[in-house]
Amino acid sequence: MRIITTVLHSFFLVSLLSFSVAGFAQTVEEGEKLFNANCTSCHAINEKVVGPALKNTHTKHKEDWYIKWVKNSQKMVKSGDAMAVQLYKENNEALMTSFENLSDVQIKSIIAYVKAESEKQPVATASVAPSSSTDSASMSASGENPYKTKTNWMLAIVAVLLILVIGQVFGILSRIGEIQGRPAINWGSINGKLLLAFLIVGMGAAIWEFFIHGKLTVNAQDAASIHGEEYDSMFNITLLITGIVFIITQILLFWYGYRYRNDGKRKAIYYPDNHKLELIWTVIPAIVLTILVIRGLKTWNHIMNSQDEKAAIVEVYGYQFGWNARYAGTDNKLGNHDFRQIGVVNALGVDPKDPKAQDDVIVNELHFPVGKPVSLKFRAKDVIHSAYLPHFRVQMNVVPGLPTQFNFTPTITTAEMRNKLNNPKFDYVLLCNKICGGAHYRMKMKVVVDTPEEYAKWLATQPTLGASTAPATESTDAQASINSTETVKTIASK
Ligand code: HEC
Ligand SMILES: [Cu+2]
Repeated sequence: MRIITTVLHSFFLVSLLSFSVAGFAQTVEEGEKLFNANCTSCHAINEKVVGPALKNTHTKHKEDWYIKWVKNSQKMVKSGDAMAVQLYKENNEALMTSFENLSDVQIKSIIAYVKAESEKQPVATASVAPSSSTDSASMSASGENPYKTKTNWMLAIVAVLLILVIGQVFGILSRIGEIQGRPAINWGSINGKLLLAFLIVGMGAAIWEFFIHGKLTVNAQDAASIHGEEYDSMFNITLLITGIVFIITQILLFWYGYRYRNDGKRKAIYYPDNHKLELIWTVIPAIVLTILVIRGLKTWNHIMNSQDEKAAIVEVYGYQFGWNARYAGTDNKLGNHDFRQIGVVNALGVDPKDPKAQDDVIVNELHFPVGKPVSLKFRAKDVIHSAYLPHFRVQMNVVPGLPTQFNFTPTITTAEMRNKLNNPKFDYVLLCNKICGGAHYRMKMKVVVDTPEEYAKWLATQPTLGASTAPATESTDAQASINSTETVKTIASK
């Protein structure tokens, strides 16, 4: 009885708490959602995670500054904003993700949420106080719900008791069996029936997953690259053969377990070996596997050795937690890099004096021209990442100090794919496929496949490194020169 009252009591308190939270202005709620979706990977209100604790940052910074910072803190650091540079230095030059996609209003909601959370203690007491329960007062004072931890302990105790009770029941049953002179439960028979149930449920679930959820995967869509078609055909043939074998062997395995279950009378026959049978089940899989492996090796060699002299060279640079890309420019040669050069302005550590670097272009969005080969060169700043472009069937480890690459040719433009999928919001993506740290899942970059004309146009509007670094030393406002296409043109014409 006491247990039930305590459960009810904690339910009551939890719902009370949610009501008092619902009393806040709507922007706080919105802000909480946005904060949870975008910021919790690196921030908490009261403690340092990847970034600093955000408690009272709403009073520390002006609203405009806050908005600008969240939208693009790296830009602010580069432009030399004193506060931004100081924060960046204080946090070991860790980069915060840019949130250009958040609107001013959305960021204001986040600020409202940070404010509400920072002022939480007094607010919580005030809104819960009318219930005038001593429990709720102590609860908000400690900042934690003691009933929640109590409930967890209770659940653990109930689980232990349940296990003890089940053990007791079986103990009694086996005693009864001993007294009666035959087992009270025929475990052999129960296991046999369970095997059949497992076959039906498991096979049904596997088939359901394959046909229903399988459709949702990127692999169910046509590959958007030349080698991707070859890869898909290899994958599908392997899947078909292993799939058929899977279904036959699983049915045999579980059906026999059920059909010949122990009914208390049956005796196993002694059947030591059968050479003919063993020959069959060794030779056939050996032949099939050899065919699959040879096919796989051929496909692998074909994909990995496809070098094209004319391929556009693009460097993909992974860091915790994001990507940059560098285009080799008109000379199609990347400028040298050196990790010692990595700093506030030079995030990729490109050697600014290298002539090959002058026409390089650093971007936060990958563009490829359709039908033209590209050669991706991968580089990592900190830990091992894995560059994954699922629609193109491209994946390669990105390892600090170890250059890797992948050559491929995209075949479907973003616009064509949007039509094909009937999804006007579709975008190709570059993801990280290696669990590389707390905010690993945020490592995502937009990828656009353009027509060659669109691509040339886009590339021409991107400032080159020579344009963005050289004048920066003369002018005090580096950011202005980075954004100014005017400067790019004058440099380009020199
Ligand atoms: C990838 C990790 C990451 C994510 C995601 C992130 N931040 Fe940050 N944030 C940082 C780091 C690191 C710093 C410290 C400054 C620096 O090194 O750039 C920081 C600093 C800040 C600061 C300044 C703190 C101070 O002490 O003045 C604010 C404000 C801030 N972030 C807000 C946000 C908001 C709002 C979001 C979500 C929209 C967010 N951040 C998402 C990593 C992140
Ligand atoms: Cu990663």
